[in-house]
Amino acid sequence: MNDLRGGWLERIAEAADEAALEELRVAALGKKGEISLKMRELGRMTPEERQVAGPALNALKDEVNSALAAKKAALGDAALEERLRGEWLDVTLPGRHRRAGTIHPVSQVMEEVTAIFADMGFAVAEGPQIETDWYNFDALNIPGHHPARAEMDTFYTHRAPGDNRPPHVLRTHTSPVQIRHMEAHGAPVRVIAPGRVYRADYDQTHTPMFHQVEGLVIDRDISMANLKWVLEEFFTAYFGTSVKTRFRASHFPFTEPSAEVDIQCSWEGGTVKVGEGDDWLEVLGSGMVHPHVLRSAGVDPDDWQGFAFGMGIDRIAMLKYGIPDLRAFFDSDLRWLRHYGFAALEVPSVHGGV
Ligand code: 2U9
Repeated sequence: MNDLRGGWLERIAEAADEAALEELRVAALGKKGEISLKMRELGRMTPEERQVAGPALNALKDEVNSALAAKKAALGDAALEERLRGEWLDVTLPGRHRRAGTIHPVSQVMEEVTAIFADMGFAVAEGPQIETDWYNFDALNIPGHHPARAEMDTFYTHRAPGDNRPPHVLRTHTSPVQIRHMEAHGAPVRVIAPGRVYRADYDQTHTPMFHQVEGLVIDRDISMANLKWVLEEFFTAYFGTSVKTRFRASHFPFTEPSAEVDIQCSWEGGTVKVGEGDDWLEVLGSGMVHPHVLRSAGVDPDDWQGFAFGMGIDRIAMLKYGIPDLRAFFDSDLRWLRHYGFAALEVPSVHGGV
């Protein structure tokens, strides 16, 4: 009996894993296990023999069961230890840096410009980017034969074969928005029309898509003096310093008289600074709205008059943030923008790179 006991306890102590332990349990205590067979032999013993062997076998069975349970628990603990060692985690490691995204500088400038004009009582008008010939050209006093049409290098859409109506155009300015606004609401008017416009042009100062903000004020006695005040107020607010303006006579089909407006600047060390110096920089076009244009939009030029202006958002963004190449705004290569302080434009990296 002692050999039996020692043998089983030793094998249990040496079991390498739970599977080996289970094999031992079956071999000792299973139906045909060694200890079970021995217990079955009790029936063939004399009562005296059974009185000695019975309790001894029962005690052995209990002891082997306890040893199996203890070994099973020990193997479980060891397995857990092993797993914890393998999955070790350094909770003191610094977190992975992620840059927050921000809005694009052009959108940012659009918002700034809109907020400044909103302070002066302008509402914001919007309209389609794909326009009819009428709204983009004719209503703005640019008839089919007018040279300004060719100058605008417009993108045209295709018509189906046999459809002879004029093709739609990608709007070349946001002026059609204001024609639509006057048609819908009549005079008086005080709106700006910011948005995307398109021209077939691509070089250091032109991209095929760019952004404009135009302004329109129509009332009974609006004059160029009002235009001058509004623009100077705008530039001072936008550049954060008082900015002198210079009006030069010009020509646009949709305004008469027309003026190009320059702002005061200095050129030092190849960079332009606005609001100081003796140089001038052209930033926008403007004028008194042509009577033909008012009439096209259903506003009677005998009762109403007003001014309009238009400027490139990308251009005034470049001036404020000192960006020399317009293409920097639209290139997929963001190094330029990072260089000009728009670091947060980077797409947050899924690899956690910095
Ligand atoms: C209506 C009537 C007149 C808007 C105007 C300009 C002059 C102008 C350019 C500036 C730089 C376009 O982005 S740019 O290339 N714009 O010179 N725009 S007057 O005149 C209007 C607008 C709407 C109904």
